[in-house]
Amino acid sequence: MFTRKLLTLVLVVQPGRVLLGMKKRGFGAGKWNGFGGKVNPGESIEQAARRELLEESGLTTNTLEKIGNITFEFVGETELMDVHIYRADEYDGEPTESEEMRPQWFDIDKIPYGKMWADDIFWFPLMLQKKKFLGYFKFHGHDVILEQKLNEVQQL
Ligand code: 6U4
Ligand code: NA
Ligand code: NA
Repeated sequence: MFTRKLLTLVLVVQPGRVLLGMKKRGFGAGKWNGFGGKVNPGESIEQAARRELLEESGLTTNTLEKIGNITFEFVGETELMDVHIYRADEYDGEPTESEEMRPQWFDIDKIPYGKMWADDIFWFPLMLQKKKFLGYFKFHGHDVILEQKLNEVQQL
């Protein structure tokens, strides 16, 4: 049977550009991604999103908007990843490299999809247009998508 693990992912967006971090270690190392991680016991999902954003990028935000929820399945694993995705349009602080992530701004027309998780190219355009979405992606290894569902929704 499947169990689920709660994770967060935050995209900091400014007019014309998005902040991504190069994951330096652990799950997804070598890929550019938003900032996030596991939800700790006793913590709300949004609290976890803020904590991981601060730990990994040095930034805080007042405007965290729920934008998507994607379930990831990895063939051979019984634990599904339930990733709650947020968009932040304002932030405080300066992007700062951490042990886990190296932040860098990317122009919206130069997002490095080739060096990101393979699902990102499908839902980033929705996220950038502030459209909300629900998704499911089944991976073989970390690079091949075997099945996918992605639907825009009015509310999460
Ligand atoms: P520890 O071990 O505590 O440092 P933690 O930082 O809590 O780990 P981590 O880095 O393993 O968690 O979290 C994984 C991050 O990768 C989360 O933000 C979710 C994100 N993620 C996982 N699969 C993804 C995928 N297919 N596409 C994507 N982000 C994904 O865009
Ligand atoms: Na993390
Ligand atoms: Na963590």
